[in-house]
Amino acid sequence: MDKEQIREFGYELGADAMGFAAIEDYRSEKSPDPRSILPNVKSIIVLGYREINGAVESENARISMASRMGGMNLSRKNNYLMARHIEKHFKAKAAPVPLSYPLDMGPEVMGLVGDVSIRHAAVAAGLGVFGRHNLVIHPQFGTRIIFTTILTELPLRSDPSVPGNLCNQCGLCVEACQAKALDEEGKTDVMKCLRASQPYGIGGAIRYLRQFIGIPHEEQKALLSDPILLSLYQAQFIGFQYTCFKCMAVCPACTEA
Ligand code: B12
Ligand code: SF4
Ligand code: SF4
Repeated sequence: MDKEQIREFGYELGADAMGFAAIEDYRSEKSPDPRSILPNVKSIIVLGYREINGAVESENARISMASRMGGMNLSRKNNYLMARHIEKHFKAKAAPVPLSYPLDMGPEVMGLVGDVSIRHAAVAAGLGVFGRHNLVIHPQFGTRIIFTTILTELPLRSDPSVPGNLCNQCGLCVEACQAKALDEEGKTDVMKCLRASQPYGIGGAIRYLRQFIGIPHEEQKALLSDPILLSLYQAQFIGFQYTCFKCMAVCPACTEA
């Protein structure tokens, strides 16, 4: 009953997929214990937002990213509204967990481990299964879906898992990854992916600064009009940005028009 009311509210807000996982069914070895976020957490609510096909497939990654930013804005607001809804109507505490940032940038994880592993939460909430690209494939939207979660003290039963395997092992994701980050099955080489897909993130800034320091003054002046600096500048007000969406775009599994 509670689940159906919450599901309806989520769809009204604009989510494309909704699922629930009892906290015992969420297992992600490398992620923090969810009780460190919400001590009496009983369940996880997962909301999914489909990517825009024309944007994710575009060779112009600025368009793919602009569309992602729309999804991120919508999901951020909805996560907050959903948490308010749970607290107001069900008198149970709720903690909204972001789509990505902010992340723990401490030395042990350096922004590579989220407070909740949203992929593992989505799988536990019956919203999909892992594919060869280590992303979650949804039965209707394929890989073209992003998720957010809300931890809550409200006890909710897990939705049924997606049966079977949605990945047909075609290998298109592995071939399309120019960074070769997916060569080893069951593991994404995060540093290779990061370098290729976020060239204007902190790694890019450090590479630029390293190049800048220690070169003669005249060369430094030339580096000030380097397009990389302009892109790093742009990243400061856009926020983090991906320049690669290939593993999402090429996956043929369950892709709806
Ligand atoms: C940090 C991060 C990254 C880092 C590191 C990724 C990584 N491997 O952990 C980098 C920058 C490389 C990255 C890249 C991308 N990311 Co990212 N990322 C995250 C973030 C913020 C945290 C991930 C995390 O906690 N990882 C650490 C832990 C969980 O990983 P782990 O325990 O080692 O688990 C791994 C393995 O155990 C394996 N695994 C576990 N069980 C099983 C079972 C099977 C059968 C298989 C095959 C594998 C497998 O899968 C995990 C991933 O390698 C999440 C959001 C979130 N809070 O969860 C988004 C998230 C995972 N990213 C996402 C996306 C879409 C991307 C990109 C496509 C970039 C883009 N353009 O959007 C690429 C895809 C890279 C890829 N193919 O793996 C989506 C995935 C959506 C989906 N449909 O699955 C998420 C969930 C964001 C969101 N809120 O929707 N990401
Ligand atoms: S986002 Fe790009 S670089 Fe990263 S794994 Fe996917 S295809 Fe490879
Ligand atoms: S592109 Fe092919 S191999 Fe890769 S996840 Fe999708 S279906 Fe599986």
